[in-house]
Formats: sequence, C-alpha cells, structure tokens
Amino acid sequence: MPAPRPSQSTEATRAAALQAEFNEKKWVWVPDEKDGYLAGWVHQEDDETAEIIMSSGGEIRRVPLYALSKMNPPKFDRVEDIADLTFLNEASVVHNLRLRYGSGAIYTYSGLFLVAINPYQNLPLYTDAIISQYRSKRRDENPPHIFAVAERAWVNMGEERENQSILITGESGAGKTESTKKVIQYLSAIATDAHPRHPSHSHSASMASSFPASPPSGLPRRGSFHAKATHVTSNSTGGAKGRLGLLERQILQANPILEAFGNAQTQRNNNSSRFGKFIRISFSLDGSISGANIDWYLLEKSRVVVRSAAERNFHVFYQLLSSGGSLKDTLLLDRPLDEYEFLNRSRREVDGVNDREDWDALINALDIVGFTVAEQFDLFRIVAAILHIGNIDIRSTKSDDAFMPDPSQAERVCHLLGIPIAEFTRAILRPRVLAGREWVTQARTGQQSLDELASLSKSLYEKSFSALVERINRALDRPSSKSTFIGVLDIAGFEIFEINTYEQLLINYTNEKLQQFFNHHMFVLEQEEYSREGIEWDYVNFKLDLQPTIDLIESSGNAIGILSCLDEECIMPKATDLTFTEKVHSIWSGDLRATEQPHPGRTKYTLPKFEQGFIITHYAGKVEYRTDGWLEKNKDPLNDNLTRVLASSSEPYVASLFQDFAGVFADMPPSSSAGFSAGKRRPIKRGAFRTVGQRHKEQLALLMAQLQATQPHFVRCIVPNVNKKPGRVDVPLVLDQLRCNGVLEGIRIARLGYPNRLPFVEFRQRYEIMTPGVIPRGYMDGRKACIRIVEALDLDTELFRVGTSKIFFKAGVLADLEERRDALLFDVFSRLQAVARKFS
Ligand code: AOV
Ligand code: MG
Repeated sequence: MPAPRPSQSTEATRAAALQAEFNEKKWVWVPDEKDGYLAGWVHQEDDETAEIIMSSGGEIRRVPLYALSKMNPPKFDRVEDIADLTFLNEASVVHNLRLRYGSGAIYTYSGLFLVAINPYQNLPLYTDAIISQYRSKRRDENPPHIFAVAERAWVNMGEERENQSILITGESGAGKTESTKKVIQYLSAIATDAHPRHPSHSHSASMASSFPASPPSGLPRRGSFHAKATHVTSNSTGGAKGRLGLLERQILQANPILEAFGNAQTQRNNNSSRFGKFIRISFSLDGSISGANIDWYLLEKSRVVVRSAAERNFHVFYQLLSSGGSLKDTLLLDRPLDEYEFLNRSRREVDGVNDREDWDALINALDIVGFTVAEQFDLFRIVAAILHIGNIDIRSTKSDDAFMPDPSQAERVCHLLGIPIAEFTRAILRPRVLAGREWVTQARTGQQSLDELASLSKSLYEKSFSALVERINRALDRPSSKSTFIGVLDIAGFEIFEINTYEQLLINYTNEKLQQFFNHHMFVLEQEEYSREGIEWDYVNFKLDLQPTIDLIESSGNAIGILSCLDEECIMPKATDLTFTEKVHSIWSGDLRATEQPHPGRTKYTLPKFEQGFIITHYAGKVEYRTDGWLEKNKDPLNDNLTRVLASSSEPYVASLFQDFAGVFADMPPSSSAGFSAGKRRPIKRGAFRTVGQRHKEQLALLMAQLQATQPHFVRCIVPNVNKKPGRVDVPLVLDQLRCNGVLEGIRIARLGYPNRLPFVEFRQRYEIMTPGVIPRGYMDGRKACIRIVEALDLDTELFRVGTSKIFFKAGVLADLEERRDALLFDVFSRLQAVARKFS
C-alpha cells in the first residue's frame, strides 16, 4: 500500500506544475450515464447551463449548472480521509476512492469510519511487519487500514474499560468476511504481544498515550512517543504467527470451520457467508485474550436442498467427498459427486477453490480447536446422512400414496443416524396425526414425503451447525469476571434479487436495524451531545430515521408488523399465504404505498409485475417481496413423529440435536404402535412453539442491546465491480453503495460538526504543557483554563467550540495538536536523556 514515493523535491515540482495547470481552467465533474462522472472544464456558462469541454476527447456538452460538481485541486488527490476534501461532492468522493484504489490503497477514511474496497487480489497489506507498523499508533500516523480500526478499538477498550464493537457491512462480495478475519488476525497478534510485556511497559504511560481523544487513565498503554523514537517497522516476518498461544490459534482456526459449514459459492461471491455472525473476543485487564464467543444468525439452510444451477451447496459437502482415507467408506459415501441428488443439479467446482486442500485445512482446524475424532465423525455423519437422504427414492401409487421402492438408501440413512428403519419409513410415508381428538395414520402423497425429507435435511444441517458453534464456543470460552470484549459483526448485506422472499425480508430487516443503529450513533447522538453542551448548532434533519420501516416489519403493537402478522396467520386454521398477504395490506396498505419514495440510489429499479406480495421501502431501496411459501417457512415444521424417532436415536450426537424437541413434543404419541394411546394425550401447547421470525426478532433484539452497550466502530465494505476482478471500479455501482451505506451522509455531518472532543480536565492535563505560564497557580475552573489554553495555542476560532463540560474540535485539529505535542515532548525527552548521560 504505502507506494514508494518519489523524492520530496520532484514531488513538489510536479505538484506545483499540476496546480498551475489546474488553475488555468474551471474544472468540473459532469454526470455521465456510463462512467458516473467525467472530468471537463467550463468553456462558457449562463444563468442555468454551462458548455463543458470534456477532458478526454474534447467533446462539448451542455449541462445544467446544478448537475455540475466542483473538482478539488490536485493536491487533494488520494487524500486519506474523504472528509478532508475541500469540495465534498459525490463525484469527488468517488474520484478519490477510485484513484486510491488504482494505486492499491483500498482503505480510505470517511470521517469517523473506514471505507474498504475489495481488491480482489492478495495485497501485501497484512504481514506481521504491517501489524507492527500499526501498533501503538494514532490513526493519522499511518495510511488508512482495517488494522488501525482494530488498534483503536483495542486502545479504547483498554483506556475506557468499555466494550467495543466493530460493525462491518456491505453488499455480498464486498469483503466483510475478509475484513473480519483481518481484525481477528490483528487482535490475536497484538494481544499475544501484550501479554508478556505487562505490566512493565506502562513506563511510557505518563509520557503519551497513543490516542488523542483518550488521555492516560489506567491500562496498559504503549506510548506513541516510545514507538516513534524507535520507529518500529519490525523485522518480524514470521513473528506473531509463531508466537501465538493456543487460544489465539483456536480463535483463528474457528473460522475455516465456520466457513466450511456456513459458506458456499454464490453468483456474487465464491465464498459467500450464508449466515451472520458476531464474534466477541474477551480481554483480561493485562490486554491478553481471555476467551471468545460466537453468536450466529440466519443460516440459509434451504441451500442444502435447492439452489440456483450456477451455485453450490455448502463447501463441506464437496470437501468431504474430496477426502481420501477410509472416512468416506465408513460413511457409506461410495458414489461419485454427480450421483448425489443434493449436489448434482448445480455447479460442482469453483475457480480458485480446491476442495481437497480445504478439507485438509478443515481437519487441521478441527484438531486445533479440540474436536475429538469422534466429534469430527459426528459432524460428517450428519453431512453424509443428508447426502443419502437426498438419494432416497419415493414414488406415488396410482391412488397417490407414497411408497419407497428400494429401502437401501433409507437403510444407509438409518444406519448413520442410529434409528430403526421401520419407524423412520413410517414417519416419512405414513405419519400419525391428530384428527380432532383421535390419532390416525395419515396417508401421504409422494410429494409430501419428499417435502418431509427436504425438511429433515435442512433441519439436521441447521441443528448440527448450531451444535458445531456451541462446541467451538465451549473450546473458546474461558470464564473470566473482569474482562471486556471487542465484538466483530459480519452479517449478510442488504439484498435485492429478481425474486425476494422471506429470507431476504429477514436479512434486509437486520440490515435496516443496523443502519438505524449507525444513523443513530452518527447523527442523532452527535446532535444531542451538541445541544447538551450548549453548542451553537442548527439541528439538521437528515431524514434518516428508519423507524417507520422497522415498525412495519417488527411492530407488535396496535398495528402489528409483518412478522407478527405472519405469526398470527401461522396459528390460524385455514390461513394461507394469500390471507396473510391480504392481512398485511389491510393493516399497512397506506404505509406500504406511502413510503414508496424511490431511493435516489435505486431509481433505475423497476417493479416487475407480481401477484402475491408487497413492497417495502428500505433505506437502500424498494424491495418487492413475494409471499408464497411464507407460512411454511415461518413455521419451519418437522413432523413430530420424525422428531421423536430422531430424539431417541442410539447415536448420542443425533439424539442431542433433537433433545429440545423431544421435550416440546413429550405429549405426543410415540410413532411406534406399541404404547400408542389415542385420545389421552394433549396436543402441543402453542406456547412452546417459536416461529422463525420470532426467533430472529429476539436474537436481533439481543444483538442490538449488546451493540448499544458498546462503543461502535464502523467499516463499510464496497464491491468495486460485479466481475470479481481486480483494478476495475464501476463508478455507478460504487456510488450506489456509498449512498446506501450512509457514507455520503456521514461525511456531510462529520464536516459540519465537531467530531473530536475532550472533557476540560483531560484537555488541560494533556495540553497545558504546550502553553507554559498561561494558567496561573492556584484554582481555576476547567472551562476557563481550557479557553486560556486553546487561545494560547492560537487556533482559528472556527476550528473548535467550547461546551459546558467538553471542548470540541473540527476533524483533523486534534491530530495537529498531537503532532505539536509529540514534537515538544520528544524535544524535552532528548534533552533529559542528554542530561542523564552527562550525570551517569
Ligand atoms: P462478503 O463477506 O462481504 O460477502 P468476502 O469477505 O467473502 O465478502 O469477500 C469476497 C471475496 O473477495 C473473497 O473471497 C476474496 O477473494 C476477495 N476479498 C475481499 N476482501 C479482500 C482483501 N482484503 N484482500 C484480498 N481479497 C479480498 V457475503 O458473505 O457474500 O455478504 O454473504
Ligand atoms: Mg461473508
């Protein structure tokens, strides 16, 4: 990233030449359908339009003045913080990002958060040497980087004893999961380093802390002063990795496991996460890692059974089938890949993915995390059983009754799952159901039985995934009372497809909540703080309150939201997807339409005809949802007979997956005729039954509550083009994402406002040293002292505001002050050293 720079004098000459050339004309950005914006200069203009000579080709265009954007002088090219641009318009922002991206600088700050553009190639940005380069440094001492975000979270956590979260968002393929891995890589490395040095390294604490907005308080701290003097660029090429402790290695190795079971190739991303995760890493007081915990959300389990022809099932299926040795034999996997029905209707191989190597990596990871051979076998037992379930052949008789012509596949399944074949077959083909007060045998059609097998496969996979994560958590969880955490959130980004269904609603709802959290944090809290501090500020209505959309989805109040409405329909006799849809329309019809303002970012989106569904205006655009199948998806039913059979499996792992359900369904009759006593047992209590939507709403509420109790850091990932190719920036695509992500709005407020602040006491503690003699001896109140110091520092009055308890600064000002302070301290320190040498 830090490209070798030309010598200072040539650079200066070049810059001067560029500036001179720039000054000759009035340069502007002209909107362009294909390229987003093109450069040109104003040849002539009147009150309303201008004649522009386009920079490339010299073509002349007449453009209305309002459509033009001013171009920043060349010295702003490649600025590290977009907020520093003099002319802050969309064209300039995207131009800057594109220029930087072109030279390998994929990271750029945007006021308070980081923008990361997927490089689609391996850049040498994540070596141990680079880790050292970011350690103990302030943000402005290094080029923008995800490591700087992780460093800041770590420092803030230590100094303020407050939990931190790093929220990574972006569309599919934008780089969220890769960013998450880099954060964890960095934290593991520095926490390992932190450990042995404590507590002796607090020697520099009184000299300087590494962060401007957080003056010395209690924790391990590495002075920027110390770091600067020795100028760490580190020799440690093999360092951190070799030195990592077991826990750190386990945390890192949890990821290949999660990816094998939870990721798949999709049209947008060869390694797409089909679930969301929140990884919390806990740190002890000495800065070392004390444990970790993973929460997961919304696994796309339907993929196990169906997916589009251009996509694959979860990686682990292909990995297992590529494995050598006797495992496959034991699992009765004796066929080639294309003879498995759950794999052979869609893509089998992916460019750049080597399933065999990934298999080895998976086993290695399972070993490191501590899965025993038996535990590993159980995981693959489920995967194999699912493949065999997919191959069970079910037909219909003339009278449309299901039957199984060849039981050999079902025998394999039952062998692996440890259940009796007769009971399994009966539960699939002819389950017992409650009809009125009587238990009767229900004849199923072939299709119904196949659907049951599909549900079973999905459910087995999801339950096993859940058990897998729990097992990982048991390995990483170390009970510790006095720890704080850094949480990293990596969830599926906002989705608009041709056909959007229940899964998209839940994903987009999650994103809506996160965006609201972001808006709230960035805009509302900011403005509230200004008004609390009595700072002059025009309350700007950014029109970013997403609550109406959120209510529409999740409200359980008078006008029940879509999720509650769906829940109600799920327990209504005779309800259908259509009655549900009509109910939603009758409750919300006004709102469903009224909020249909097209989002500026998605104006090209046209609504296709649809029969059954509704449109929701999300922060990122309008989405049309089709509602067929929602009742079933929400109930996520598995026939009770089948559940019982599985719950009493002779394989403890299989039985454990269905334990909860055994409890819920304890009142149901056993599926075998022995012990069957019709009429005496009560049906399932409705209270015991939780819908998919309900479960997600609750999980999300817990997540939001956790996030609200942290100090958040935001990373916005951007996908540069739809071809997964390095070096190409599709400007309209990027602009669209910047708008949806709130990046552009964020910049606006960061510039309008005063993003850095310090309580008076801390400001005085930290900067009084720079203005000797300004504060008289004896008592002086904090605010007065602060004003004196800031006046003595000779800052432009526009650059700061003095509140009632804090002093606020425009972006960039504190960074300058820190530089000045560091220089001063360095000077003092050198002189002290000289004196010390003289006397020693
Ligand atoms: P996502 O997590 O945001 O999508 P990923 O993090 O999986 O996206 O990134 C997609 C692909 O882009 C990766 O597999 C890499 O090939 C490449 N990539 C992303 N970031 C980097 C990077 N910093 N350096 C090198 N390559 C990178 V999704 O999970 O689909 O929403 O559901
Ligand atoms: Mg991902």
